[in-house]
Amino acid sequence: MPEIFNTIPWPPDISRPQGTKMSASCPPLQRVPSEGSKAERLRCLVETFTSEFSAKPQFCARAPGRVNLIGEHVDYCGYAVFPMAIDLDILIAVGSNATGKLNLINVEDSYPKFSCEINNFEIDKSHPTWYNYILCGVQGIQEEGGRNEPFTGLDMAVSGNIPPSSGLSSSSALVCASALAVAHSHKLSISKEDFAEICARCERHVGTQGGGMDQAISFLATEGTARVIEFNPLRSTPVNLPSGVSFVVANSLAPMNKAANSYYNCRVMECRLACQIMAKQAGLAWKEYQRLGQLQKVLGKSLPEMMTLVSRTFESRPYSKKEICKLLGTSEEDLDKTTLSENTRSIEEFLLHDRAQHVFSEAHRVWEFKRICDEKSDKSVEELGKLMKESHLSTKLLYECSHPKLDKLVDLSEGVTFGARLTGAGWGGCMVAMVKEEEAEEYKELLVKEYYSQEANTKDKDINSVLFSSQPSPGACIYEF
Ligand code: ADP
Ligand code: NG1
Repeated sequence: MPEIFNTIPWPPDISRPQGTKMSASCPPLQRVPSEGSKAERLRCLVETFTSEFSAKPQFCARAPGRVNLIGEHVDYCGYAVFPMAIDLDILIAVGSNATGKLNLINVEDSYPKFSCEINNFEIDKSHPTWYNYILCGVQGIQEEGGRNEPFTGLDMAVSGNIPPSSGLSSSSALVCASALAVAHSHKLSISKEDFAEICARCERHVGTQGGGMDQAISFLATEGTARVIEFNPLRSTPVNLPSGVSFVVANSLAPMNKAANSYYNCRVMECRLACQIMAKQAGLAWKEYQRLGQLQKVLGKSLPEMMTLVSRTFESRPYSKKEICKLLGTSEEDLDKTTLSENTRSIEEFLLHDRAQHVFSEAHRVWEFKRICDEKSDKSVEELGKLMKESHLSTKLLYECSHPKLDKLVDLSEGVTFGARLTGAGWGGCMVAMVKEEEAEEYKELLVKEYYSQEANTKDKDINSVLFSSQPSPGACIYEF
């Protein structure tokens, strides 16, 4: 067993408090803020909308990005995650039109204008450019929003400040804001939970097989608390973070677009294959098993027992597709159809042992993190930091989704923070570190000196947009004009 597991307390207890199913409330209607940077962005957005569409927008939909504090690459296996929403967001100003068209513009010129019939379009899975995420939101509400008539045409102007492809969920914020915009335009009353589930499903139209964390926190977030989010069924519990600490987000500036390659889906499939092989060996109807969490429940085993089962079932080496088919007693054509996603069918080898070990150990760390936050002992922050460090090692060594630049940021954080780890999908993107509140500025200065001053692509960037402290922010809302 890899060394990092020696630091996981044994036996971990998987019995844990049940999350609270939130009351079925809809995203709130809010007044436009009168001052501050959000007010300024909204003012520019309204101006852009008005000059493009020659009319004022009727309202603005807002959906935030998020930083995941712990629980990486476990949501699609059915395990709980621990994110908080951030202040960075997607804003969409919306007005209806009588042409039946969906007209999209963006305040940034790098995202070109787009127009299509609102009731007849196709989402491009092979090259999902920006407007495809908006189309996902529209399609999600068309399929599941509860309206049977065709949609009215809409004009939309988008403004976003979440760094794209950086693990802070810009894509999901775009999908969520779009779904909220379309639903509000058509007076559909949809609860936050339903929005979260609809958006998790509809974002998969761009091809990525995400688990639902990003859409859930974007709708369910509450100011001042992080949340433990559980799936199947969706549940969310607020958790108070320890006082006196800051969570600093540092962008490695190595971008990773999930939909543009198969890295992300490959991991989803590796977990699914590990799950199906273990299900088959337990005499279960393996095709019915998609998630490791689903299998754990049926086997009635604890997380450490699942880790033992993984070590008994698999070796820590790649398995060829042929070998996997032999273990499952099926053909490659059948595996392509029943298990693999479109962009993972040509992959020849899959790692099973290490991926599944990461998932079970990380799932455990999420509940440990919550327990420590709830207990509020003198040692809490050190213990939380230790879990963050273990999580990073596991994503780096077992899940192989880190990046040399992320590792450099994490290494620079060693000894000057309580703990640091990659956040989001990885392969680039952001790191999150937990640091003493009064030392946050000094820590950021250290990263500027030791990291950003040496990064060529930092030059044209505002440092506050790549390195910032974050507080738990509220979830999606409608701004009424
Ligand atoms: P993330 O981890 O941020 O969700 P993804 O690679 O999944 O990263 O999604 C990033 C994509 O989302 C971008 O390539 C772009 O198409 C879209 N996107 C993000 N922010 C914006 C924005 N402000 N305006 C338009 N599209 C955006
Ligand atoms: P990012 O790429 O950070 O937005 C992705 C997935 C999440 C989750 C994390 C890894 C989507 C939309 N998001 O997040 O569901 O699996 O990776 O923990 O696919």
